[in-house]
Amino acid sequence: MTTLPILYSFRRCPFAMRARLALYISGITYELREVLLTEKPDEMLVLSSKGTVPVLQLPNGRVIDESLDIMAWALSQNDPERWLEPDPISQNGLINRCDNQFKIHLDRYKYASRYEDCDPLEARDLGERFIAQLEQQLGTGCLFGDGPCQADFAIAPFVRQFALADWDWFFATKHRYTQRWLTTFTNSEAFNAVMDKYDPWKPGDAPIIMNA
Ligand SMILES: N[C@@H](CCC(=O)N[C@@H](CS)C(=O)NCC(=O)O)C(=O)O
Repeated sequence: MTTLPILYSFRRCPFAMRARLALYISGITYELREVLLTEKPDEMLVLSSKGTVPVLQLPNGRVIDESLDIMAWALSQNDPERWLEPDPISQNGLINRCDNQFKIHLDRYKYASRYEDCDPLEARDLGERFIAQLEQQLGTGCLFGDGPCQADFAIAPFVRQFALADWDWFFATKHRYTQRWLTTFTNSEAFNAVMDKYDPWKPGDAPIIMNA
């Protein structure tokens, strides 16, 4: 039994970022355990054998090992910025397109050498189709209106990775609204609050308490 929720996380993982963002915005106090993907702690693997981050262990023993489920749990506790207000079916539809389609092209673009016969520029073109969809929605400032919601914070970490692969190219495209949206995200208090660097956790370390 723990007294606070414990999050196993990897700083640069976009799935873990969205979980940390939701925990931050909901104001939930939790213990952060930074993980190396090459050296996952047994304590995490015992909770979730699939070996992906993020993993959240609740004080009642429940384990949540999918990033969207962690977001949903955090926002069900407290949703002060009304991230859940825009239509959930539309939000989830766009997030699923990000996770199930865009992420595949993003990986093939960014890590082309890991795949056989992979043309990174072809992958970039395919990924850009998703950016074009975002661009159509971002005329209002955010994906579902003029204020950010769950979809903005769930998707922006992946668009950031896409842009980071070639920042100059991304900011030279015609996707002006998406560029502005990404810049707003990377400058946001929430994003910067969840990107501090920590050493990988090991048993016996003093706990790192977030949102204390
Ligand atoms: N569907 C999972 C995906 C999580 C995921 O794939 N995380 C990556 C890091 S970005 C991971 O842990 N990969 C395992 C590894 O690289 O060993 C979620 O949404 O939480």
